[in-house]
Amino acid sequence: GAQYTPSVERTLAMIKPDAVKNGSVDSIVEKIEAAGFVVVARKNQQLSAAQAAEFYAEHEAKPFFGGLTTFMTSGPVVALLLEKPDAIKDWRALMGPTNTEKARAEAPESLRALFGTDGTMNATHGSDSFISAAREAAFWFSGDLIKERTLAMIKPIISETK
Ligand code: RTP
Ligand code: MG
Repeated sequence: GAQYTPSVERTLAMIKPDAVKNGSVDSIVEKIEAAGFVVVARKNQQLSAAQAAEFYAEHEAKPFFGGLTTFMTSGPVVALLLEKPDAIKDWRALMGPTNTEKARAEAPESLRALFGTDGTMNATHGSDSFISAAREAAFWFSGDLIKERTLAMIKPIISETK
């Protein structure tokens, strides 16, 4: 019969400033690896206002944009390039709902339930689509082989959906 062959995929994760400040980075990375993700690349950096605005450009017109960029520039973040079959969907599931209170109610084992603070400060970020994953991976890890390899893995999927 037909057999499902998982395709290895990459997604871009960030550990946000609230979780970095309260010392949760190692616990979060342990849970990421225990869930079967491989950390392909890792970078520790504080975003400038311009960088945060560029990263979250899709939210420019939203009422929470100012609070989001203030939060995301309030301290260093840890960017992670994660690899796993179905990485994009599975990383979103491991993070849980956007709002920490909702995550605690609906997905108590999720990372946002365990490490998040509130509706804005929610411990982690994850790409929400193939196109976002390609853009966000290039934002953090451009100029090296990782970018080329990530784009090469994502490109065929994008052309298929066009
Ligand atoms: P992310 O992009 O960070 O992975 O989060 P997400 O997809 O679950 O949620 P999204 O709608 O893309 O929102 C991006 C981030 O903006 C902050 N936010 N604050 N106070 C609010 O109402 C509000 N809504 C969103 C959160 O930090 C959210 O993760
Ligand atoms: Mg999002």
